[in-house]
Amino acid sequence: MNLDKNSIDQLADMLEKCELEAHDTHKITDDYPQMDWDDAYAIQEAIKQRKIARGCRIIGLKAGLTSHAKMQQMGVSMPVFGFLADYFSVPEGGTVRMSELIHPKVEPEIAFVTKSVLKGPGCHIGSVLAATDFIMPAIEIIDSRYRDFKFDLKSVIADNCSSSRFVVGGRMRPADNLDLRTLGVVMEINGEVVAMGAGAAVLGHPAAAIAMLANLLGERGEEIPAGTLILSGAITEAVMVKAGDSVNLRMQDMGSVSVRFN
Ligand code: 0L1
Ligand code: MG
Repeated sequence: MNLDKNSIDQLADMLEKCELEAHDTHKITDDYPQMDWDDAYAIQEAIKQRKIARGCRIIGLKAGLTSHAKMQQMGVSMPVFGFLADYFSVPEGGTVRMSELIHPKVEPEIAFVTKSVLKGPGCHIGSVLAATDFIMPAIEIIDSRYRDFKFDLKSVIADNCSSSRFVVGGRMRPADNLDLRTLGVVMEINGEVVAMGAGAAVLGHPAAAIAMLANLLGERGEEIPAGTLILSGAITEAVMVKAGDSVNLRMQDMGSVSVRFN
């Protein structure tokens, strides 16, 4: 690590204020070019601990930048991982207040819920499917705290991978009798199709993103507990939304999930 605890705490404080007060900033590596990967995850962890100290529950995890479409869109080359706090969860069919966010975008994702512990190293698609209780359709609402979504990988990790809200719904399905690679998704805004794709867009198989996450946590001696909700990453590019928009995601054999913005 290259940053001292004081700098990590200050950056966590600044980024979390941006999130909570809905204002943007420039990417933090502009001021701290020496930041390394451990520093980036340490800042994210400090943000998580601040939320826990205020009484928030951490209810899940997410993988981000898992599809070639997203990596290309953002000009980066590897996935990133973050956490989900309780207040990120929006009820199915619910409303997201634009005034609480900076410049939200929506992403179609497959959510996994685990039934047993997943611990790396050595996790693979098979171990993830064996540990999965069920999957369901999810819309992730991302909201980078960086101006115009301009960042590098370390800055985005520190910013909890742009996490802000998510909604899950539709039909829960066991993962073992579905081919997640060919599972089709269609996302509409105000009734118009804005994105479509299939599960294989996420690292060839969405469970591969969960395996990578378990292996990364394993390197730090951490595990994914049973009962964890995990967003496995966007199947398509993220799409910008505005007040008044209504977003609907249809997922093959799993019904649909929707959310509105006001
Ligand atoms: O969930 C995601 O793929 C977001 C990762 C962070 C990058 C971004 O804001 O698009
Ligand atoms: Mg995402």
